[in-house]
Amino acid sequence: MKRWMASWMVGLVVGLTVGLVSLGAMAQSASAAGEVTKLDKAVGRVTLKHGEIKGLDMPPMTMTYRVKEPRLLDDLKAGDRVRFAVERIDGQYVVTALSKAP
Ligand SMILES: [Cu+2]
Repeated sequence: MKRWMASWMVGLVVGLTVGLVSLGAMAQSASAAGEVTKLDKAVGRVTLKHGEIKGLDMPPMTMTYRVKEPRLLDDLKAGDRVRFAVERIDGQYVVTALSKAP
């Protein structure tokens, strides 16, 4: 590989990393407990009845979230109690982690 190309690629990787890290810092995230009321595995959405989420200034409510990866919904069914992590990305709430409460 030519030298200029190698340094160009290093620059690209560093730039992307810095970009992602600052994006992450901008996103608000929090975790909470809730109960699954509805699942839509095909489109990757889940409706959760959750308690107050202090990190997001959210009162208790039932709402539908987009999930980051549809496989998070694989083992779940309506009525399951769960712990979940949610992030606000570009003004949209996205569930980034979800697991059955013990
Ligand atoms: Cu909510």
